Amino acid sequence: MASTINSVHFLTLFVIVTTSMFTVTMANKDWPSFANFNYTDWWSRFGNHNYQINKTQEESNNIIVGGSQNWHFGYNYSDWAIKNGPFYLNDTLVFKYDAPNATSFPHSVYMYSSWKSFMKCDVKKAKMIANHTQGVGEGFKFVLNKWKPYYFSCGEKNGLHCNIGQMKFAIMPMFRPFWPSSP
Ligand SMILES: *[C@@H]1O[C@H](CO)[C@@H](O)[C@H](O)[C@H]1NC(C)=O
Ligand SMILES: *[C@@H]1O[C@H](CO)[C@@H](O)[C@H](O)[C@H]1NC(C)=O
Ligand SMILES: *[C@@H]1O[C@H](CO)[C@@H](O)[C@H](O)[C@H]1NC(C)=O
Ligand SMILES: *[C@@H]1O[C@H](CO)[C@@H](O)[C@H](O)[C@H]1NC(C)=O
Ligand SMILES: *[C@@H]1O[C@H](CO)[C@@H](O)[C@H](O)[C@H]1NC(C)=O
Ligand SMILES: *[C@@H]1O[C@H](CO)[C@@H](O)[C@H](O)[C@H]1NC(C)=O
Ligand SMILES: [Cu+2]
Repeated sequence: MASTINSVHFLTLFVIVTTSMFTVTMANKDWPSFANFNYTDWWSRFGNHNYQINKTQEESNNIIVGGSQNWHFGYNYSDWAIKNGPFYLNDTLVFKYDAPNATSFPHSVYMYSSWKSFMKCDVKKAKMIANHTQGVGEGFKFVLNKWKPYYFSCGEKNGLHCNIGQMKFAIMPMFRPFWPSSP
């Protein structure tokens, strides 16, 4: 039963990610007309990570979660994930957040193994992958090295940062599209 639910959501997520990919593609104003279709140009529209065509580069992208917003209370990270996707296998997520001080609250990064506990922000069923201080400086790095859905949230205040604070998002990394050789 649980696995049925999970696979249904797995598919849903996949569709969302795929759809958003095409939304990004279609939203581009200068969508090429089919008469002078340029495949190189077309493929370059996948993702918006400014990939360089670099066959020797095995290392993957570092993606700062939230972009210039970093990892803080009250920013819509689900929205961020949709707008900045798709993400690819071996991409590295970087969570950046300051250490707590007298005037600021701590943050952390938790990972859920199930969609259900992620949806409920059931932090007790999640695993802490970064504590209060690991987001400092260069940030906490996490490599998306498996082809599976990933569910992240902040773990603070028993789910409050996850629920009300919107510090939660899901990602299904994709295989990199075939890349035609550069002209
Ligand atoms: C196709 O697009 C690429 C990248 O924008 C460009 O470098 C190339 O010259 C284009 N090829 C043709 C035939 O227009
Ligand atoms: C390709 O990647 C390699 C290894 O990271 C790097 O040394 C090289 O400068 C890159 N080339 C280009 C054109 O970006
Ligand atoms: C956050 O963004 C998602 C996806 O765009 C949207 O569905 C959701 O309503 C937003 N949440 C809030 C509280 O605005
Ligand atoms: C991801 O990185 C691992 C370890 O470097 C490598 O074995 C694997 O082939 C990579 N996967 C992809 C899809 O690039
Ligand atoms: C506490 O942290 C916040 C957020 O990182 C920062 O803006 C503020 O200057 C810090 N305050 C002190 C007293 O260090
Ligand atoms: C957080 O984790 C780092 C690295 O594992 C460790 O050095 C540090 O003591 C931890 N900090 C707290 C507050 O637990
Ligand atoms: Cu938080």
